[in-house]
Amino acid sequence: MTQSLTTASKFLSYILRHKPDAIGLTLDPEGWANIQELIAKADITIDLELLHEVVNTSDKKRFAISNDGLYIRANQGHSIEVDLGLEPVEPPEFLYHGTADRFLDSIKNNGLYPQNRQYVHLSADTDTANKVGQRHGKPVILTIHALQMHQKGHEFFQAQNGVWLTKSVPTEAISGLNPKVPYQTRHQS
Ligand code: HQG
Repeated sequence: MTQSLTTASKFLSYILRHKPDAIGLTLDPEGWANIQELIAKADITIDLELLHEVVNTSDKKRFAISNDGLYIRANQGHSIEVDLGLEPVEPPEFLYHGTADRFLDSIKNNGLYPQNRQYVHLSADTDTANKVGQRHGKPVILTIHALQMHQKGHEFFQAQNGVWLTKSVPTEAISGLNPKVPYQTRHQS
């Protein structure tokens, strides 16, 4: 990704997920922003062409444009309250969450919480979880017993870009909280 694409993508993530009021923008209840208004108010150089390029080249399909082409929103990752209109769906048996080892003690005690976001983010594959974990430090991949949670009444949603979302994950539904001590270490006296 070129520098301007990365800058524009980060700008859109920040405005559409976290702080539309930083540029005096208001999102509708479903998280949509008027594209012309966003471009007019943006405090970076961005035009319609660049905006479309960011949307089309986003590796994680972070953004969606409305069918009429007038509005844009983030597909997931919001800290502000938006209603993405997602219907609960049955998850696969296992989903994965990437985190950093320094969070493990707290996760052991409390389970997973969304922190600043609306949902805990989960992925269907471990590669994605690993990349997400690396953003925070030494990555650890947790396995979430998603289907069992679902059977116990937890709701799961899948964002338009495939990311799985749920409100919280109790400790007992998480495997991998006690990464095995390496063989070498175990046999040291
Ligand atoms: C951790 C990115 C201590 C949690 C990614 C995570 C994702 C706890 C951090 C999306 C905890 C929150 C979201 C507890 C959870 N005690 N730590 N009880 N419960 N945590 O960034 O999942 O590239 O808000 O493990 O790809 O890392 O921006 O969430 O490490 O899809 O498009 O608290 O953001 O997408 O961190 O990432 P985040 P996340 P983009």
